[in-house]
Amino acid sequence: MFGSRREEFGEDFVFGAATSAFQIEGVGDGRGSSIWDTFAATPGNVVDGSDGLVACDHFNRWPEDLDLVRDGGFGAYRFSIAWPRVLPEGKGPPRDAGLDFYDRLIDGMLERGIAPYATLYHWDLPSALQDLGGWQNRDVARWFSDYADLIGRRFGDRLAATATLNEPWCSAWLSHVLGKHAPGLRDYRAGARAMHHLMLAHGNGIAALRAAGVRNLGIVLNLEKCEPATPSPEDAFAANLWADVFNRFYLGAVYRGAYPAELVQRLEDFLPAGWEADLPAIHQKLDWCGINYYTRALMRHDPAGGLFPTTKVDGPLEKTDLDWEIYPKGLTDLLVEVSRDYTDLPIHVTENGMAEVPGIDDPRRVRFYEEHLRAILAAKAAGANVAGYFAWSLLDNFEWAEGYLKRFGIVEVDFATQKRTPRSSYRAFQELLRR
Ligand code: IFM
Repeated sequence: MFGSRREEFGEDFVFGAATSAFQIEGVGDGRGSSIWDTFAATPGNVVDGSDGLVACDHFNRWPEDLDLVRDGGFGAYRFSIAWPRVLPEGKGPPRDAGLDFYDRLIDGMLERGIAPYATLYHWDLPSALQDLGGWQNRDVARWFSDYADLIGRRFGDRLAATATLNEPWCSAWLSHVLGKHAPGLRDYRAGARAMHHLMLAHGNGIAALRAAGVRNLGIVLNLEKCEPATPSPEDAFAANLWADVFNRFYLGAVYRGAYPAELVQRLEDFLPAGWEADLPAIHQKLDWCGINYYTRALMRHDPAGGLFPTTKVDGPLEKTDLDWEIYPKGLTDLLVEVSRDYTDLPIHVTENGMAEVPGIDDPRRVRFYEEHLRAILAAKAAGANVAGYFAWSLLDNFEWAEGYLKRFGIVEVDFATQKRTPRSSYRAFQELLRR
């Protein structure tokens, strides 16, 4: 199974498994529409034409799923709250049945000795707010902080850790510039506004959570190790620019209260007027740092790229079923860089895992986890303050634009019967974490 031993990580090191609401819950007893409901309903946006209406039916099957977390030996479970389940219109009166569901879920974790790690926003913006401009509308920062206040007051005393946003790069660039995720726009102005308003929502959300007495607050950023495809200065420039777009915009905002100068120059015409004045509100004191890591970005200069003359190339390394290069060293490097250049807060690797072809025996995934766990030990040895690791994902689930075709679960889900079957990778964690 895994070659590493639990003791190597230190007694306080947290091991968890992660999921998100839209990807697993299904509609259950009702929720408001989100941008992912309408995006998935539009033909061509999700490769297999699927949606999140049933997903893993976690809304009904959560006790079994939490048993899997506990029996896997995990001490923590990272989940997200569906904004439209608790506030169907995104603002205004909350839906009691929605709040009751998260009461049951959080209490279910505590009863099983699992620490609840909550994320407030994992991409399911209420459609009613998208009708008002969504992340392009500055008011979204206020709607988000009101939502954070509601969650903080209701659940805050039972949460071990809370993150405002999951992977704002995806909510901004992938969704408003590349058009691949909801709401599917391809527009720099929309993207730049979404980037800034997401950051402002984070800052306001943290302030609201603190005011509600919630402890242990953070944000989850997805980082890619950006490397040049060749030793040419042009490719070095391309890799550097992509690191600004993907990593440094968010790291800079959250941990330094500043956006990277080169990127701001390119986006100047598209950012909302007066954005600089918001930086102090964005730059809130945090308690931990969440990093999701999957792969590297190998970048080449691309003169046809216009404002962003940089393009990703197909790398030579072994790849996952999503064609992402497997590159554990990138995780070590990023953890060391973040600890050295941005923050000395404890870092939680809040997601890491791989898409793999279906099957219960998943030796490549076992190896993937083993190599990334080693990468964490290497980062710790190099001085990075790494305090936790969460496998993505507990379950096979709705992999966004890839639908149900790409499988990340350490537990297989048969979507016809909803049967859960632990894979070898789950067994490997179980053995590592056995007390
Ligand atoms: O499934 C996603 C998750 O929702 C966010 N991080 C990346 C995962 C794999 O693509």
